[in-house]
Amino acid sequence: MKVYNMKIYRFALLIIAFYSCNQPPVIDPIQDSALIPYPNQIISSNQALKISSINSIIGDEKISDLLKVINKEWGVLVQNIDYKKGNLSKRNSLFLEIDNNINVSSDEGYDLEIKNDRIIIKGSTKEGIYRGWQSLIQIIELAQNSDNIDYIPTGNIIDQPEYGYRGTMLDVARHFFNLDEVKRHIDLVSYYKINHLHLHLSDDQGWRIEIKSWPKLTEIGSLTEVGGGKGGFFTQEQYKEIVSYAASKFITIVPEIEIPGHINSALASYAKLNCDGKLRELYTGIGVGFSTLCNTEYSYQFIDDVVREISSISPGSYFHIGGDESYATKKKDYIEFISRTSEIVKKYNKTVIGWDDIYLGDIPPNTVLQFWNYSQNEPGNKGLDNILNGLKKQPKVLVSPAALMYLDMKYDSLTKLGLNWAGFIDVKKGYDWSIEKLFPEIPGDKIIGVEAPLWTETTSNSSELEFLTLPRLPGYAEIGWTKTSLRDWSEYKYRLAKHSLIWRSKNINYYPSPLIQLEEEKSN
Ligand code: TNX
Repeated sequence: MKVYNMKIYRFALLIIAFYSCNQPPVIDPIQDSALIPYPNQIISSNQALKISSINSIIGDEKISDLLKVINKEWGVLVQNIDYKKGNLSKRNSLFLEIDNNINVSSDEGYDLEIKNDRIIIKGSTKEGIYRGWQSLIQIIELAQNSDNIDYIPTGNIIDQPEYGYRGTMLDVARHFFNLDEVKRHIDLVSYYKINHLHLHLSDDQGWRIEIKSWPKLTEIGSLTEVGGGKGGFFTQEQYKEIVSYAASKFITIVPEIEIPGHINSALASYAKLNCDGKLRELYTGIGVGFSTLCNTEYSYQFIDDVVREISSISPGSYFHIGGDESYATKKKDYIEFISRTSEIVKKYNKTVIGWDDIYLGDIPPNTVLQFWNYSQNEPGNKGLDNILNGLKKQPKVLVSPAALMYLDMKYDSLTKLGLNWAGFIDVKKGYDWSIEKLFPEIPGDKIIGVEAPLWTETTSNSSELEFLTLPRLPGYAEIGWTKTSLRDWSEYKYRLAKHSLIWRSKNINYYPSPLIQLEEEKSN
């Protein structure tokens, strides 16, 4: 009898052990996952999905390219791709579907449902599905840095962005960054659903894109950079590769060529662009406002060729013409440059974007004024005045106030990289404001979105770019995506802290802000 009891006892223990091994652990609900940008609607169903149980990705032939991109981004986890219309009852699969009936109004909107044995992402466009995928991969990677690395919470996220333009700018002119460095940067910013990358392709220190009809721009104008390094440029083929790599992540490249100032690299390449007909020396300092094109037909031919060639390899709708700090140009010449260049851009079917200074020109309706000129160190707000003065010309507005959004501003007085002409920007200051409250004078329906520029006078490699970009960029991405009513610094800082573990695991550099050290201390 005793032996018999022992046997039952052992058997029961075995069953309990077996059963509890197969029980999913209790994990934090999906609302508590540290998604950035935070979604607009999350409903928890309080279970867990074992991520390694997902063994196929299923979607229609029409989205086969997207399935490949997603499978690649997922890495080794999923081997099977099945090109057929999803049978949503199949277990252990990630389903991707175009569905026009989901409850969103933006092309980027999505419906992500995580069940305990499958995942379904729906969007009314491929872009929407991709945004849903980006939320899923964050949930998975956040879990990989938690106590239960193979489980994610179940629930439903229905989400869409507040603004259609959520951008960042990379200055490849002050220092040149090559194809691989730009792709690495695209990976980083894409993680936060950034959808426009503005490339500052020319400045006093360097001309960075091949123009076939003006070959000396790169033969001469690209040869150096700030500090005297060797500079560089993109061939048109390389530029096309950047455009298509970005497009695979639903990021549009916005090319910028600066006129009529910030143009010394061209003035050093073609003598006739100068009023005195003399070539300028290449420039490797960081001063601004000393160079200008001469207001002649030769210069307009130059501008026309450059805009034509770049437009033909830029599928996005915007062309950025610079226009800032043209202190060496006479006002009447400046106005003519902006007005005629705007016409040229229109002729090549693009919409003009320019720094807020261009409000002075004869700009067509819907021209985008990029509000930048706002410094904590100066009284007033010149950029805002420029925007308000320009409003009668029916522009749109892209919000990039330097004192709040410039990624090249130092975090504090101890930061080695970066500048401080607009003030210091720590992580809280970068996040804890809203467009509506701070700039109520700008009509909301004029605002297309936000962009955080990264000027590179002081940065020359990926690690340095990353140091200035993280941890601030996720905050700008959230300002662009998430409704102000759902944003709160005291809660955001905990989410952000968890992302530092992801950056660390991917060898991405970042500034270890005292505001986000919590998670690292916990994991050490
Ligand atoms: C101002 S922002 C500039 C750039 C500099 C930047 C440095 C703008 C339109 N002009 O030329 O690189 O400050 O922060």
